[in-house]
Amino acid sequence: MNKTLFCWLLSTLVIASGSGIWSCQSHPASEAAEARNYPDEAYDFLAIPNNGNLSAASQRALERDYNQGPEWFCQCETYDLKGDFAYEEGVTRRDPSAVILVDGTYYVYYSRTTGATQGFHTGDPNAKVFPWDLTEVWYATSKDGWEWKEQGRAVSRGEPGAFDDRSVFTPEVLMHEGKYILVYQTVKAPYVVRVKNQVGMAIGDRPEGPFVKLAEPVLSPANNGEWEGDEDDRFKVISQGDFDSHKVHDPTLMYYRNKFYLYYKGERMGERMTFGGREIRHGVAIADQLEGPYIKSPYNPITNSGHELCVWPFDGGIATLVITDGPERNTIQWAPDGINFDIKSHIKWGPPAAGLVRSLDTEKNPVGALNWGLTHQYVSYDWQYIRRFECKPPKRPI
Ligand code: AAL
Repeated sequence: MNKTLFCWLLSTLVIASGSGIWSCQSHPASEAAEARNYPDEAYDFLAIPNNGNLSAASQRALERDYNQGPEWFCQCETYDLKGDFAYEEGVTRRDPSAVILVDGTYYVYYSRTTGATQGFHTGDPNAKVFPWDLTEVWYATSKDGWEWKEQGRAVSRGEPGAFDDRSVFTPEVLMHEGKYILVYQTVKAPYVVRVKNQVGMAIGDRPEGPFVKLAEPVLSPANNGEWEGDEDDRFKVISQGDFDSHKVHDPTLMYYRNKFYLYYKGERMGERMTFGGREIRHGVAIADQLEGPYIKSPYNPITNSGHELCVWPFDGGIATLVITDGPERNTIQWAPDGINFDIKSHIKWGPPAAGLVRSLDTEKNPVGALNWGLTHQYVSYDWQYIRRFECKPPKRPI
């Protein structure tokens, strides 16, 4: 019997008998290490003396397997692109989808808009409230991944009154059985601070479209938070509700284990700041059929950090890049079942809104999927443009 269990049993007996003569206190760190019985190699790798004394940091290193190898670690750099993805004053192109390779041509989908952002509460219902307000989904092509040609609109905003009449943005693409499936964020006018954001889907037979929209959103926020008062303030709530009670964002569709896994970012009503920054988490909704219904996993949320979604298949499971917000930001995680993610590496920085190149070999090594892809960069709050990233194995310092 290990000491922790022994002490727990003993304290139960002591409480039950009403006497407290025997003390079972010891250093908690040493106790935890003892309970797990770590191999000598782990102590050696981590430079921790195996002498019964453990600092809190050494305890964490042992508990969290900080001796695991560097194969999940990588370093990412970004580069300017040529053609229509070179920075263009007055046009915002952002949130690139995955890149798909069809008959020797790369395709990418993204949010495109013009006009500066004026912000909320201007009194003008047509004023652009965010850089991603009044956007539509466009697509571009490239032969080499460096020089891109903008081709045109892939998904327009809906007719007035439709759930997507104000903005359609932040698309992702999945190629499946000869279909090209776009999922994207939607907002219905008026675009106020408290507006709920949903996810729409459009399906085409060719990468150029036409894309036919589903009549209803495929995913909506949880309906269980309660705003406080009528002021358009997202921080004033009576109750917050689930992790995704305000917005479902960054939809990313994967075909996995014969089902459709729709990964997404949840934003919560009354969002708080935590010790890792903004309260942002990811979830997944799963469907048997492409068109849905998408049922949110009972295990949601499936991360406690992150921002834009970036997921890829690896070794029978799903890997994900977790960046920007939360205590586990700047980590790469992997779930053997697509749901239960563990940290596999801590990286210095990861590209925002990363669009992965789906034709890359993701099985060769854990981070092969990040070899290159597209990201976006802010020039200012008004203007963003699409760039290339490359993540490579670490270089040793001199
Ligand atoms: C992002 C994404 C979503 C947000 C905004 C546009 O990069 O998380 O798409 O709504 O910012």
